[in-house]
Amino acid sequence: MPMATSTVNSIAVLTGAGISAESGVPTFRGKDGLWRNYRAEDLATPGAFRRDPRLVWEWYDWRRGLIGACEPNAAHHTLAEMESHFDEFSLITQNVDGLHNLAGSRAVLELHGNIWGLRCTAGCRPTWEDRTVPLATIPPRCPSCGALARPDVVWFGESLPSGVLDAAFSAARTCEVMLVIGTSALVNPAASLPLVALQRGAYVVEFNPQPTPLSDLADEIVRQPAAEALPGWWHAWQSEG
Ligand code: BV8
Ligand code: ZN
Repeated sequence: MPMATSTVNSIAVLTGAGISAESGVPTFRGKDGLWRNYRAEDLATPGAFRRDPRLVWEWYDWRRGLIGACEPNAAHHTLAEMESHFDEFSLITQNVDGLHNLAGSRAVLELHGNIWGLRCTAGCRPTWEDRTVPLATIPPRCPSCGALARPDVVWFGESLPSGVLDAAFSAARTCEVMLVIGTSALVNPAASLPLVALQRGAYVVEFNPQPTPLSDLADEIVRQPAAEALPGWWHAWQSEG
């Protein structure tokens, strides 16, 4: 357990696909992560979209259908509850499923965007949300200029939104405790956030049923599914005062 909650001002949380697994959202690299024999790294790229926007949109439409039927789980709700217990609470997520917002977390730093957002590929207008499942037309087009629309997510080889990324690194540098929940810690720059926190002397806890490249460096490891373990872990930490 970290130092007493009453002495912690700043805490950061980094989540990955694993925190949504118990809500029924498939992870990327898990056994159910593969889709029609493609890998996320082959579909979530600008090249794949240029070559076959319909296939990429079919993948997103399939995921939107899945995610649309999923509810936040006890881990998402616990993080939403924890927020008001600390002066500085930063929730940084690699997920695009929006389940943290649905659970009531505020000011979520979405490093990789949001699967419900669409962007005009001609850049004629700001991002818009469209939650219809399935999409009316595939691939969807910009309602203003008719150009192809793309999902408002960060693909491999694309830079992350600078404001969000700066805020995430600032949280990693200043937090006294970082919880790393449900990530394989393979995708950068997100995977470097716990390393920055460790370098600054933060107490880092990994919640993951499997070992990851972070496991040997973390101060504490909870080798259980997040929705099962996080509520009890949080209440045990709180009861220490
Ligand atoms: C960038 C959005 C600068 C889309 C995603 C070569 C060429 C080009 C780039 C690179 C390269 N080599 C390296 C790079 C950088 C690359 C990268 O890191 N690649 C990796 C694969 C090696 N990164 C990028 O390209 C990033 N941009 O670097 O910009 C740049 C610019 C130009 C050129 C070079 C660099 C952009 C990365 C963002 C990509 N977009 N998603 C979409 O979602 O459709 S990433 C995708 O992976 C998801 O966001 C996902 O969140 C993320 C990370 O995966 P995880 O969340 O960790 O999920 P995963 O399935 O892997 O693991 C789940 C874990 O949960 C497991 O450990 C499992 O054990 C655990 N688990 C399971 N059940 C539970 C559980 N845990 C708890 N409870 C449970 N119940
Ligand atoms: Zn447009």
